[in-house]
Amino acid sequence: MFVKKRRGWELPEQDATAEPLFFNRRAVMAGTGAIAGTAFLPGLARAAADPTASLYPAARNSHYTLDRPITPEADNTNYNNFYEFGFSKRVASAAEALPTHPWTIKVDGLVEKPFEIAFEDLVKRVTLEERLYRHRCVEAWSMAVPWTGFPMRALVEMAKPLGSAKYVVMKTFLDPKIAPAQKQTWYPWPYTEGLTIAEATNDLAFIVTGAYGKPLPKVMGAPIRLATPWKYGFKSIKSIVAVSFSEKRPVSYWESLQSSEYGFWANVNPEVPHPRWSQAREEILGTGDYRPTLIYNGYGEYVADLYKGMDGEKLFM
Ligand SMILES: Nc1nc2c(c(=O)[nH]1)N[C@H]1C(S)=C(S)[C@@H](COP(=O)(O)O)O[C@H]1N2
Ligand SMILES: [Mo]
Repeated sequence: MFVKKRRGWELPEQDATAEPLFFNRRAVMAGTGAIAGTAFLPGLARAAADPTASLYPAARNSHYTLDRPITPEADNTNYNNFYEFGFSKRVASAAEALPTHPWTIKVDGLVEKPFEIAFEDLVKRVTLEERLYRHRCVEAWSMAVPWTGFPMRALVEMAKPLGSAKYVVMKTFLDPKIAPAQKQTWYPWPYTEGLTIAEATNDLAFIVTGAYGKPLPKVMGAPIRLATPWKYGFKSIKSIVAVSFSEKRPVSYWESLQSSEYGFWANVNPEVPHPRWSQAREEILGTGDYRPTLIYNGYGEYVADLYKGMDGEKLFM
């Protein structure tokens, strides 16, 4: 997700598919030093008991199956994109600074009646379930995660959008005192993402509150994030504080940084390369193995119909 132009010495031309991986390796090397410096991850040690912990593990919904092993939790939480806490993949200890209880979510825009709801109250109004989903980052790596959460449709129904609403717009918290990268004011903070209402109410769209049978680790976007597994990972916004309904298509964080590379739809398609690398295959996180990438990340049976007749749209970037 680096928007700077690649310099000639950084990567041999013939290896262009590996560009994001190249950047990532460099970031991991830098991050390793930082972790060693903090020694015992004091934030983890001091973490207060999570008031929603008793809701886990939730029953698995056996409808959603994987074609590959679950990514081990340690591989997942040591390789993350959470740019609010820095541009390396080693942000787990930095993310521990995020206070996630109490946490309030504001619901507004084109709804019958705007409201705010405490995260703890929200999870009590839904039934949590576990789903095994693949996740395909636009940087050409992927993982398989046991998420816990509830269908996004339940949140949309709670919000009671007006007939004029066409999009759901979500925002991440904004607090530069907690998230150091948010001091960089030339970035379009807070992180913003959006879906059409049809996408948000599709069976697959999942609001995530936990993973690996526990409340969500902070680095994965606690206490509440999105999972849209047929889209590139940047659509799956973390640590959501606002859900707004709008007539106007929102411009997301990455789209406003580099619209030629990151669009609104961002549906996975191996045949449409990113302007700087191929999307034909993906590195399976933690294994060093590669697999061919699938159209809609393998979820076409659920979502392909959403895009019928949208020929003028850039559906795959
Ligand atoms: N607020 C916020 N949400 C975010 C991001 C981010 O930097 N900030 N990164 C996105 C990207 S690019 C990916 S691949 C996934 C990564 O989720 P993970 O760290 O749980 O693997 O989160 C997405 N959601
Ligand atoms: Mo990503």
